[in-house]
Amino acid sequence: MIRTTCAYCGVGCGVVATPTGARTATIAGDPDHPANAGRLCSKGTHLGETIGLEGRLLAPMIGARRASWDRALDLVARRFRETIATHGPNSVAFYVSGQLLTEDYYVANKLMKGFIGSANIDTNSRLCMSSAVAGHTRAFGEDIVPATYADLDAADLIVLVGSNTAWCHPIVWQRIEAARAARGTRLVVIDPRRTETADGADLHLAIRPGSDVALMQGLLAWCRAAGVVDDAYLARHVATPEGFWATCGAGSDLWSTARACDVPAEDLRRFFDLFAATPRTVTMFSQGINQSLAGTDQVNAILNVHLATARIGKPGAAPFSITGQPNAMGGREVGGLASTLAAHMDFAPDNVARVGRFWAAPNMATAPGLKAVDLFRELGHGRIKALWVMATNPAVSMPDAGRVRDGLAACPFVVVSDVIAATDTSVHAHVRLPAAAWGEKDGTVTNSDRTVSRQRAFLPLPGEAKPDWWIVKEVGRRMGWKTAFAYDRPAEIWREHCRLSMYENDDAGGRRRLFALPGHAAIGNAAYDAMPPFRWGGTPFADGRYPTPDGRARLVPVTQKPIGAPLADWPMTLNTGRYRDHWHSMTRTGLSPRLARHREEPLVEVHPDDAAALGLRDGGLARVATPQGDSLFRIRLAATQRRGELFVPIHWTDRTATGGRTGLLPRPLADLISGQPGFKATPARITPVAVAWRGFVIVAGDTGDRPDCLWATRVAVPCGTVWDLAGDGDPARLDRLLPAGERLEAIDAARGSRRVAVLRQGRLAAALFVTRDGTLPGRDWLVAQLAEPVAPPTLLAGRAPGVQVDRGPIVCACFDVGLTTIVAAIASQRLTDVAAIGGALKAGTNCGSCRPALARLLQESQTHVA
Ligand SMILES: Nc1nc2c(c(=O)[nH]1)N[C@H]1C(S)=C(S)[C@@H](COP(=O)(O)OP(=O)(O)OC[C@H]3O[C@@H](n4cnc5c(=O)[nH]c(N)nc54)[C@H](O)[C@@H]3O)O[C@H]1N2
Ligand SMILES: Nc1nc2c(c(=O)[nH]1)N[C@H]1C(S)=C(S)[C@@H](COP(=O)(O)OP(=O)(O)OC[C@H]3O[C@@H](n4cnc5c(=O)[nH]c(N)nc54)[C@H](O)[C@@H]3O)O[C@H]1N2
Ligand code: SF4
Ligand SMILES: [Mo]
Repeated sequence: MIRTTCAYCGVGCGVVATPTGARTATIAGDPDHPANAGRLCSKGTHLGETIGLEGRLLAPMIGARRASWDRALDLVARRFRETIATHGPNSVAFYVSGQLLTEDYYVANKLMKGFIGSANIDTNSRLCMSSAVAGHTRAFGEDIVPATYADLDAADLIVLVGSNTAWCHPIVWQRIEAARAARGTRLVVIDPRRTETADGADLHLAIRPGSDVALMQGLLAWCRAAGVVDDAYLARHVATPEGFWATCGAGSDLWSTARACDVPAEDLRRFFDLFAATPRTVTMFSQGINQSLAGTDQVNAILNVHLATARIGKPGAAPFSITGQPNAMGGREVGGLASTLAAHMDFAPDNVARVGRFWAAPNMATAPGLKAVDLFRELGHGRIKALWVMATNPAVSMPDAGRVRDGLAACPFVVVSDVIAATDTSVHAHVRLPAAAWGEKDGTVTNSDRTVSRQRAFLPLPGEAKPDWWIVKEVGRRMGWKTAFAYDRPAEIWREHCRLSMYENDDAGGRRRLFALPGHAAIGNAAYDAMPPFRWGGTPFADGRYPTPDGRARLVPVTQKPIGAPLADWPMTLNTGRYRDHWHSMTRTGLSPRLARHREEPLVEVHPDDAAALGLRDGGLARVATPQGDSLFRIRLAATQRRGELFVPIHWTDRTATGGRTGLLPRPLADLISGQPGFKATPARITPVAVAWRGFVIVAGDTGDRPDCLWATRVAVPCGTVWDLAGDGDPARLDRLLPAGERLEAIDAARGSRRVAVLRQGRLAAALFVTRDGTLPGRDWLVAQLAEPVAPPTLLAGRAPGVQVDRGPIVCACFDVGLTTIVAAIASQRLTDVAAIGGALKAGTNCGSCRPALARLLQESQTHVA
């Protein structure tokens, strides 16, 4: 039994892993971990399904050839050295990730900024929370998240802004639900979409995208008029720039704000009144705020309200930037962004000198490096000549990803460290380095509320995989810096990181860095191994002191950017984000049959009235286009969308689909202060795409190659793979997808349907069902036949004799309960609450991630009955 931390989101739940075989383990929540007290969401619960070796990169590769570690590392070190010698240190770059451990991250940052002598190391956290970093720094003087999860327990009002918490931070969501049940905490959700997070809220404001500054300025003006601005606190603890209050003067009255945000004035008044009346308020925000061309101003608009009302540094009162990746916070602590240095220092000359002294660095970078969007632009222009990508998939996740791919393809030397052999990024790599995966690696992560936890290995390193810190330090040593990179274990790196956090960090000059890890610099190896979770920083700002030169926070004047009318050629606004059971580019969650089935295909959600006007049919295909590129999606009519707005997921890649390539669509534009791209609002258009036939193929095992047709999306199922298919032209060429074996075939020319099954030794090996206009059977029964020792005679009927109900999309991933089953049970057994559904079907009784969906189904069935 080994205690570790979940591989996925920034909630940072503790996990207890018990190995049960060579590559298997049972996974449970750690009851003693402060982040989750034993609970896990659907993704955490099913981590055990993702630790096999399917798709893993198990040896260093130079081009398509296997190489020894020595050869691969020597090549990387030599090419980097040569590139630097010829073109200077700024011709090389690292692009790293909030999915690295703190120790990995520390070494990569040290190598680039202290030894190579460039700050061209940026991270996918640039796409994730750099606006929060910039906003915190402007307001507080240091990037400090003042809140903790305990504040959620103590709050009387929780405001979620641009956060789909029920899907993206499910255990925090369960904590919010518990507070609502226990003490009647009110919940307001501000999101253009009616998400499952918004469904059960006391109030949902479906604001116009990008109008958050107007909303917060209106709120601040309202608070001022209501007398809840704390003038004494402002006088003592906050610097208010001249003219600040004018920025929320005219134009910030209730009516103007309601117009700017396009919400009913009476709803807005309810929110404002509730906020003004509730001192214990937490405002939690994530990508709806950060991923905007005005992200930093949006963050400061929120911080302004909390500073002005003195709702900070007190229990249950704080602004709360919740982080996405498991170690987004650790990355901030080691300075993994191109714009920060290390240990919460910046590039001010005294900081550069200090870190340089500490590292005994021969080549300290003296200025910030390229931020992700600029970095990949420079790559495209040929000015970055050697790039090392670690633990991220920029060919999928960067905006304008088509251009990013071109840049990767043209770059003279690309190194990719990943756990997976083929990703959309690594197909462009000259050298691929096999990294240790979750469950195999050791180190620390910091979650959203500053809690540092250990990730521990409970599986052996497979093949030749090595931890990321080891790979980086080996390259550092081979580049000539032997003593600076003489680490033998993560504990040594941790100690150095803790020493740096304390280095010359005292009240000299009245200014101290709040990020500090006292008491850890001398931690022994055994104590490091046994280290329980701990939070650094206590309750920041409880004493009203801020880490600025004068000890005061700053109100930052912000104004709402004009939101232009839709463009004639691009009349829609494209919003992008996440699904409940998938993680980013699906390299892990895509392996789990249970997680795969919540949302099987990349959908474009569109309001029914827009769909009617544009000729879009539910379940049909559509092309979503922007000036950057286009991709196909399956249409889902959704009254939860505002008119004029589309929503698509970020999870599908070249490995998993022909469509759903969301990264191709957003503009390569970023917030001018933080450099964070505006992923949530891209001018777009949508057009229906006709298909001549649709169908699916089921294959035992992994099919490897993607079928070559207009629409193909991969779904992991037990014992095999399903591809959903649609296309034009002759479906007969799909036969290539079928393995050799005994063939059964049924052709119905009238309905344009073709059904083929392939048997091997009496077992089902594959099935292909295609129809031009008729119906297709559900797939559940056919998929189940993959596991049967003898294929039944009714294979080509697609079902057992008698009635067969398909479960539909899986709502409860833990007990595999489908939508169709739930809707039928609600009607036939007159179920009226989520607990009753649990009693009847078990759905929602384990991890709880589907409870918001069950509530929505109940609500829909009631409206249906009414
Ligand atoms: N299931 C799952 N969970 C995850 C992840 C995952 O891939 N899958 N990824 C993790 C990571 S790295 C991150 S960063 C987090 C992200 O977590 P979230 O930020 O909760 O997720 P998103 O879906 O990106 O976007 C949040 C919401 O912002 C809304 N929004 C869009 N535009 C606006 C606007 O102008 N104003 C406001 N107020 N809202 C707007 C969107 O409609 C969306 O519902 O999730 C983490 N957790
Ligand atoms: N349109 C749009 N784009 C977005 C967003 C959006 O909302 N909309 N959100 C953005 C955000 S917030 C984020 S965080 C990014 C996420 O985007 P990415 O970081 O590109 O997504 P992942 O799929 O998590 O990529 C992680 C990679 O690291 C590998 N990996 C996993 N563990 C390890 C390890 O221990 N070591 C190494 N070396 N490799 C490992 C995985 O196999 C995978 O290939 O996407 C961003 N892009
Ligand atoms: S909320 Fe879910 S995905 Fe996030 S850390 Fe906890 S178990 Fe993992
Ligand atoms: Mo993120």
